[in-house]
Amino acid sequence: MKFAVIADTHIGRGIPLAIAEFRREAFSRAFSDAIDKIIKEGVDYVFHCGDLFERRTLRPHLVMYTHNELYRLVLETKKLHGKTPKILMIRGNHDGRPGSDTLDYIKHPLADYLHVFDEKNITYKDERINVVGLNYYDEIEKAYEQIAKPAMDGSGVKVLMLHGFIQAYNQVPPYSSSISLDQLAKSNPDYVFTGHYHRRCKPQRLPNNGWVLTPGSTEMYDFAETPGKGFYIVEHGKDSVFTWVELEPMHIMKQAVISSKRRRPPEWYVEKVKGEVEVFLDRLKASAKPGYIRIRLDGSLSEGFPSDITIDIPDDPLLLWVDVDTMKMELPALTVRPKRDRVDVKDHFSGFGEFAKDIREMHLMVGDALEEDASSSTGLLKPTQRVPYINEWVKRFENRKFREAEE
Ligand SMILES: [Mn+2]
Repeated sequence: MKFAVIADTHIGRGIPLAIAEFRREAFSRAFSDAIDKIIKEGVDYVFHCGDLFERRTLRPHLVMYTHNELYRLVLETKKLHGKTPKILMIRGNHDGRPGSDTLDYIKHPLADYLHVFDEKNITYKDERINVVGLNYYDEIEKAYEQIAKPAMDGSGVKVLMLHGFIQAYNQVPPYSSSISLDQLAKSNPDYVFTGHYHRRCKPQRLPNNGWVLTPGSTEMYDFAETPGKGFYIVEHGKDSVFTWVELEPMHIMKQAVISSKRRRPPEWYVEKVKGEVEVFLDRLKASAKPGYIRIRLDGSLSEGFPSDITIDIPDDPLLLWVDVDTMKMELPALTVRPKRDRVDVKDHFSGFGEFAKDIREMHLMVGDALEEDASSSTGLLKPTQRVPYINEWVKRFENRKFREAEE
C-alpha cells in the first residue's frame, strides 16, 4: 500500500502583490509537478493535510484548474497502474472556516475519489485504512483531545491527519498552539500526517511506534522560507519506507540580508546591493531560470536617507523583480535635526528685500504639505496637490510686480 503525503499547496497565493501573477503561476506549477510525480508513483491514497488554497487571493479559474488536476491524478493513475487512488483532504487555516470553506468548491457528488473531511464527518474508513481528519482549529490540543482522539478506534492502518504544529518535531513559533508527540501516541496511530508547518521534517517515530510526518509546503510561501520543497511517498509495511520527492521550483526566490555594525553612507549600501544583484543574476543565468530577490538592509545610515539607496536594475528578462527593503534601517541622528533648519529662509533671501518674507511663508507652507502628503515612493506631491501652491506663488509674484510698478 502506497501513500502520497502532501500539504500547504496554497494555490492562488499572490504575495507579494508586485509579483502576484508570477507567484500564482509558481504555486500552480508546483501543484501540477506534484500531481505528475504522484501519478508516476501509482499510489493508493493521497493525503492532503490542509491549505490546499490561498483563500484571500483565489480566482475561479484556479478552482477549476485544481478540480481538473485532481481528476487527472485519478484518471492517469488508473491508466498507468490499474487502480483508483483515494484523495483525502482536511481544511487548513487558509482554506476558510466552516460555512465558508473553499474545499466546498471542489466537492462533487460524482467525485467519489475525493473525500473532504468536515466538522460533522471526521472519519473515513475502508477495508484497508481508518482515517481521522481533523480540520484546522485555533487550539489544536483541545480539538485533538475532544474531537479526534475519541474517534481514533477501529481496525486497519490508523491514520490521523492534522493541520497544526507538533512540539519537538516542528520548530513551533512562540505562543503558537501545538501538540506533543506523547499526546499523539496516546491514540495509538500508525501514522500522523500534518500540514501547517511549511518546512519539510523527516519521518519520526512516535512513542507508540507509529510515525509522524510533515511534508512542508510545495512552494516558497514567502522570502523568509528556505528552498527544498516537495512531498513524501510512503510505502506502508512492517518497515515503512519514506521517500522524499522534491519539486522543481518555477522561479528562484531569494532573500539576502545586508547588515553593518558600523554606520555607513548610502553609497556603501548601493555597492553592496549591486553586488548581491549581480551574484543573483549570474545564478539565474547559470540555471537558465527566472527569479526574484529581496534584499533586506539591516544596518545604520551615517548620512542621507534610505531613499538614496537606489540602483539601476539590470535589464535582463530572467530578473523578474528586485526589492530593496529598507524598513529596518536605522537613520542617521542628523536626520532628526538637520543643520539647514537653523538658517532662516528670510535671511537667506534678504537680497530680495520685502519679497524674502513671501519666500519664507511659501517655503513653510510647501514644507508642511510635503510632510503631510508627499508620496512615499517619489517624495513629491501629486500634480493636483501642487496646483494651489503654484497659484499662490503666481499671485505673490504678481503682487510684487504691481508694487514695483507703483514705486
Ligand atoms: Mn499553510
